Amino acid sequence: TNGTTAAPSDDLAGYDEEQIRLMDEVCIVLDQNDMPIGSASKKACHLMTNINQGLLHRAFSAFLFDPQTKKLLLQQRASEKITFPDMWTNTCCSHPLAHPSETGNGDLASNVEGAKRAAQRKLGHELGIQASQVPVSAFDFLGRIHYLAPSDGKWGEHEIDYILFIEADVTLDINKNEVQDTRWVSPAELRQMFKDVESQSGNDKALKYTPWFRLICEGMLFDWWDKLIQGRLSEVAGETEIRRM
Ligand code: DMA
Ligand code: MN
Repeated sequence: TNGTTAAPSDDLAGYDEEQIRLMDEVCIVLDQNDMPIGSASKKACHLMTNINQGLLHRAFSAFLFDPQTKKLLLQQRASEKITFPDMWTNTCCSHPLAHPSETGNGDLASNVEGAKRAAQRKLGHELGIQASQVPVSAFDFLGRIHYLAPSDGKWGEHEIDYILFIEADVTLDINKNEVQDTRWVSPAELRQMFKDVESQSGNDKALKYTPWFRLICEGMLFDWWDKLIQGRLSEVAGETEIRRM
């Protein structure tokens, strides 16, 4: 029998060094209405033991589209990721940090500005996209979802997630510690990818998708994408109500 009590640091034993280091980032802790009530490490925010006690933090999900083809850039998360490794997902996700430039001052417009700055920062970190190719002013804020999703028992997500769209011509320089593959897809191709998964359930090799990407796809993505293709995104952008999913 094991008579010792695990020290908190044991939670990260065996993971990739760089991903362990990133667990020291400081996330914005929220109440149910997206009001900041404090801050906590990325590690603390993603432990299911804390999530099960209600710990909630702010995140963003960026969806980047090619301006000519209107295809969406997907990424497959690296095997090194501590949460949701190897899964396919939207272009880039992460967390606005508990820092004045990314937290905002409590009103939605300034929170959104902070989320856009965080998105620009992480498009650079994960995909090597230059900030000048994704100016903060080029992002559209669609709305927010509140969701909870376990990853593997120990780790999970519980977030209010700001959904951002951007059309941009980009040059990729992939950070392999974050991303193992990318793919540009049309709406029909993405629908087919999901159909393929359903028909292959039970097959270990079937593509796996992150829970938040699935929720956004099942909810609003295809309607919003259609509006983007029609040049009418402003008709659906800027939702103020938080969608509980
Ligand atoms: C966290 O994404 C944000 C969402 C919306 C799930 P992530 O796990 O990719 O964050 P990071 O890139 O900071 O590890
Ligand atoms: Mn998170």
